[in-house]
Amino acid sequence: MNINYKELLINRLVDRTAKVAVVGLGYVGLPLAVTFANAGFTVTGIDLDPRKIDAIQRGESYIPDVPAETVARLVQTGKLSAAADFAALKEVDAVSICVPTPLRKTGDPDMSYIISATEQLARYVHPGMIIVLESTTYPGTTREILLPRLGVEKGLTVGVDFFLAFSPERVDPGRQDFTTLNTPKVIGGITPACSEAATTWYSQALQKVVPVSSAEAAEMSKLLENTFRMINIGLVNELAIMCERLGVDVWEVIDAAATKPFGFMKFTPGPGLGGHCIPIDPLYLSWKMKSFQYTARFIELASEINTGMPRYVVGRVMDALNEHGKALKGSKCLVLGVAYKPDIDDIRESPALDIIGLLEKKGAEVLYHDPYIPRLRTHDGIQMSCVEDLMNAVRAADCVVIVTNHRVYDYQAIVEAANLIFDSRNALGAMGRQNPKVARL
Ligand code: SAJ
Repeated sequence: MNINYKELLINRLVDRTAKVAVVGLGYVGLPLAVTFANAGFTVTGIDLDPRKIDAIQRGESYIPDVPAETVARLVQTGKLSAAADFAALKEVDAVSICVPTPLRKTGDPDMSYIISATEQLARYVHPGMIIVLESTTYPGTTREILLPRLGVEKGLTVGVDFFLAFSPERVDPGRQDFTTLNTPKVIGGITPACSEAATTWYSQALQKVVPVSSAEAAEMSKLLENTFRMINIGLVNELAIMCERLGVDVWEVIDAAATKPFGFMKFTPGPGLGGHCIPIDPLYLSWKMKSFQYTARFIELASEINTGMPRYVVGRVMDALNEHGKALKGSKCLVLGVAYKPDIDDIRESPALDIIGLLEKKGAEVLYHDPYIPRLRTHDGIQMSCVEDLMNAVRAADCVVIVTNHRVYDYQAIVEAANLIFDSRNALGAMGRQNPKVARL
């Protein structure tokens, strides 16, 4: 008797008897696990980090977007549990994979986390199971990396016995307005049956699911989202360089252009591109295109401009000190804000690390302050601690370099106390215009 595993799975997803697992409990996986559990599924979170497992089992949360009381409630009611061992997948019917996809030092994608999770999962694939990859990656990953490792040994056919799809994560840590629950979710399957099963699953828990025709379309849509940002940031960074040559205020130009009510989206120049998404995801696409003998010129050019911004900022600091009769060499520079973007505590890929290294290489004595980052390790492996007395450090600095414009700073007090400021974020606004002791990007 032929069992229709798609129907069997869909029925179990709709009546919540399907057991769910989320592999990788970071800023994407834990909110997703909680969202599925809140929708009535019994969810097992799997992660290699025992501290995450212990925290969840204790009803605690290590992700600011996930309240501890939510974790505690779901654990107490048996809706959420956590395990370090993939054997927990034995009874599971629906698995989301949310593991990291970093770049290697060579700039090539590091697929080791995806491959390792897939190979572990392959031991537990059974008829009527669905697997959805969420990790940002190059188009073709789901079909080329996951599919050959899943179901083959057990003679299972994708789209008939088990189901496989891709659904890009769209989590912006710290955001309150858009959450895992209410952010539209793109989903594309290896086969139409895979798309149908994955769409049914996610529709049980998320407010809006956007099915597309294939896993590749879903993979590519995510890369478009983040490449769009990276290229437009590169555009305004180059605009800042051009405006400086022209003697035009780039911030005024962008604000003026942003008054256009249609056909324009505001981006602002800065000291470079940080974070674990925007500077990295587009390089997955340009890397993949090399295997098609195609050069993704926009991505490469924007990446070149963005990665050149730290050096450009240091050059501008040198010019500003020079205007005040000082050499960068031997001067005291205070870097203000080192997180990769304002009001968060994440320093991954932050351009501040490049700027600190470049200032030091040119002989400056560098200190930093950031209320969210108590300590940091520079690219040269040097451990630095946040200065204790901010205003004292501002007064003592030959140049204050505003790299990340956290809202908590009292910029008026900083302008009054500083000898010289280079503002790479227009943090000072009007206070920075026509001010002899302020230079701006
Ligand atoms: N940046 C600029 N100028 C801009 C915008 C950003 O220099 O106009 C810099 C930031 O300072 C930062 C980097 O670019 O160093 C990335 O900033 P981001 O605002 O893109 O923030 P991210 O990296 O946290 O991007 C996330 C992304 N979310 C996901 O990938 C799921 C992105 O898709 C979101 O659009 C973005 O948050 C957001 O809108 O906040």
